[in-house]
Amino acid sequence: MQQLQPDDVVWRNARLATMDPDQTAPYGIMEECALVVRGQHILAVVPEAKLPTAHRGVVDLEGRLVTPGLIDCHTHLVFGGDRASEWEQRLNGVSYKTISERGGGINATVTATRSSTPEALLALAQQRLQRLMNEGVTTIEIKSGYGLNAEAETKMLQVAQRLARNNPVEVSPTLLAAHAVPGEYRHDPDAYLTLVCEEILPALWQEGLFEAVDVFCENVGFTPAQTKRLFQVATARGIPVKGHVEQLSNLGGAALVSRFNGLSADHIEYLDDAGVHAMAQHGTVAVLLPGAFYFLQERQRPPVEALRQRGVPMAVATDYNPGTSPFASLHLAMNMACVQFGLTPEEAWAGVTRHAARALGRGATHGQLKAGYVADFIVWDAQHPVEMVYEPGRNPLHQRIFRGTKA
Ligand code: DI6
Ligand code: FE
Repeated sequence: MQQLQPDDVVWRNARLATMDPDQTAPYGIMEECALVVRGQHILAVVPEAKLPTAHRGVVDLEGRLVTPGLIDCHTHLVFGGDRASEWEQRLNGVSYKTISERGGGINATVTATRSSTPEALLALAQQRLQRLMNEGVTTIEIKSGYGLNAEAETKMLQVAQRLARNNPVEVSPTLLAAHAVPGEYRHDPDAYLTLVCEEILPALWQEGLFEAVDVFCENVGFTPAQTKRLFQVATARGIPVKGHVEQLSNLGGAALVSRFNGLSADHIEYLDDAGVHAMAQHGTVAVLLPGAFYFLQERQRPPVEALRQRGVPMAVATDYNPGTSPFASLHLAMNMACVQFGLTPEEAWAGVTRHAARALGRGATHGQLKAGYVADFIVWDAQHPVEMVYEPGRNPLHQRIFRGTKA
């Protein structure tokens, strides 16, 4: 290890679940170790026995567990209104069609989002973000997609930008203007896609409001041909793509994302072997969203065993949104991924750290406790990482460190 400098901080006496795949123990666990932090980065992971004896900046963690900060790589955190009463109506026997005709469903959220002030959207999103941060989330992806016009999509992404400014969390903003066809384009979805490709995407990219482009490729969303057109426009500008694919049916969306070297294919309950193969070939991450699976009472599970065998990295995220996954808890998502999809707790942890980082194009800097990585980490009043997965809601979080700083 290099010589310590006066401002370096040594977080000592810890059990580190490094999530570093180069470590052989499960979870990359290293016992009786210290994290040495210089500025915003991890300088070294050092065994207690090798620590320099005299150094000013030492924090004794008293044997606690330390993990990388959690990464929620798929959320729709910014939106107006809520859909609780719509959900209640559904459970009281009112059909989806009737609810839709009454202006419910995704369009209800679009209407509420369009008519909200940025301040109102910010206040709601801040509360949601707080709940995720309380669980140890240090990086979060936030999608647009409830504006569906230039003005409201801009408003949503500016709110995401303000969240990033007001909080220690790192935000990865995504343009999801192709989330649904807005009412005013109901009879001409291609014209809406043209608007997205030729106006919304270029203008918002110019303003630096997002870092990736997403699409809902589905019978109730956009066709593979429309998805391809959007991806061509994005990748021509060097913008990474990802997709909501194979959620309700198999349209080959995951293979399409992969062919564009996309970051991730998300949902993928209906993914087939060809899709798994394409993802493996292109290194596209599989983002599993068990909250939506649970809330929609889906039956078709994502092909976890095939993904595992092909070595496709699996991430786990909340998909926090008012329609299909109103759960602002990544611990719960980890639990659901194990119970419903058969992930091991260690896979669930990789899914909210190392693999989630990769799904956000941050695999070389985030999601592991390792020299050179960003010093985002959580100190837990827990012995073992399985505890947070086993018992969501207990939340033994002790301390959060964002880029080397307590917050
Ligand atoms: N898939 C979903 O399940 C959500 N969006 C998507 O692309 C639905 C979002 C909503 O109903 O508000
Ligand atoms: Fe989603």
